[in-house]
Amino acid sequence: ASEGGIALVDLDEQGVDRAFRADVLEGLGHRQKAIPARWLYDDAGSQLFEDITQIPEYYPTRAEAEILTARGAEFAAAIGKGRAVVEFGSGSSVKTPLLLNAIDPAAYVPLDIAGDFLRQAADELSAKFPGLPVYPIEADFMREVDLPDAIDRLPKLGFFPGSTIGNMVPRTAVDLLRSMRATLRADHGVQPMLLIGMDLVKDPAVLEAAYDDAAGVTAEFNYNLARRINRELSGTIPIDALRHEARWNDRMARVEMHLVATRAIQFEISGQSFAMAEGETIHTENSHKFTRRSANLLLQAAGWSPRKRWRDSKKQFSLILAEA
Ligand code: AVI
Repeated sequence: ASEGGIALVDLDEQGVDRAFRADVLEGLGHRQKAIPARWLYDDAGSQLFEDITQIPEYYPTRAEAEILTARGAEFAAAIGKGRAVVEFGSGSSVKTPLLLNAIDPAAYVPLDIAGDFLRQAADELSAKFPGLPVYPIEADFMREVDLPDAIDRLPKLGFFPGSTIGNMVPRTAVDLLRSMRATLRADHGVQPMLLIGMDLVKDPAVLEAAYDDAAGVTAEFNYNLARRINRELSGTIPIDALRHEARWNDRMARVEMHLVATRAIQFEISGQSFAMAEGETIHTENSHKFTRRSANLLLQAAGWSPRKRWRDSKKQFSLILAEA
């Protein structure tokens, strides 16, 4: 189950409980204990992630915003005006205005699985861009999505910022990029484009600091998963016996988050017993980092041809424009 990483599925509340329990019980049964990263994002976890984007060590959000702000004219030239922008996993859509200002689109379609969040963000965006038709769609973007008829004839630009693609193992990432291509399809001969944020391989010290900040916000984000298990799955995990760790896995080119047992512990979850030896870990997230080549390969594996790449002034983060 951990292989899927952040992959989203469409679930009602009961389904969420069941899927959460199943993923946790299965993941803790493996030799390397692991829980899929998507369970980090309950309300508290989503708020903690918003906080992470503001901390000094976490550069990706600022770097990507810098590119979107500084390179507006280049985006407009490469993408052209009048496309329908389809944002995958729009969430609170904070980066969207920067892109929309630059490319003057004909419509905006935010896709997200969290309906309330989605509609609120869509309303805020409509207020900022009064003439722009906005069609929010509550959907799981891991699968092909039916776009509104109203944008049928418009050429599409997919927008997937934040390097969320990095939270997936390559196989899942390629599946997602393929289903994005299916969702966006060609319209009257105009190929869809995709603008995607991909974080870059860099000095491991910089990466590890970004995922283990001095204020301990990322640690809280990680502990929140254990708290959520205790709360929602009748768990007895002793949180005080866990330490947050961010490690650079060079072989896999990813930062991994782990919860490390600082002493031998035993606990129960939904009536099942588990034990961890001192130093044993639960693997809770992957955040893959890319080189120009590995980014291009991933896109090409899913049928996207990379056309242009932009980086921030410190060359920490990239936005890539690809064409189907
Ligand atoms: C959402 N995602 C792109 C973040 C990342 O950088 O991989 C999640 C995150 N985990 C710890 N800090 C941030």
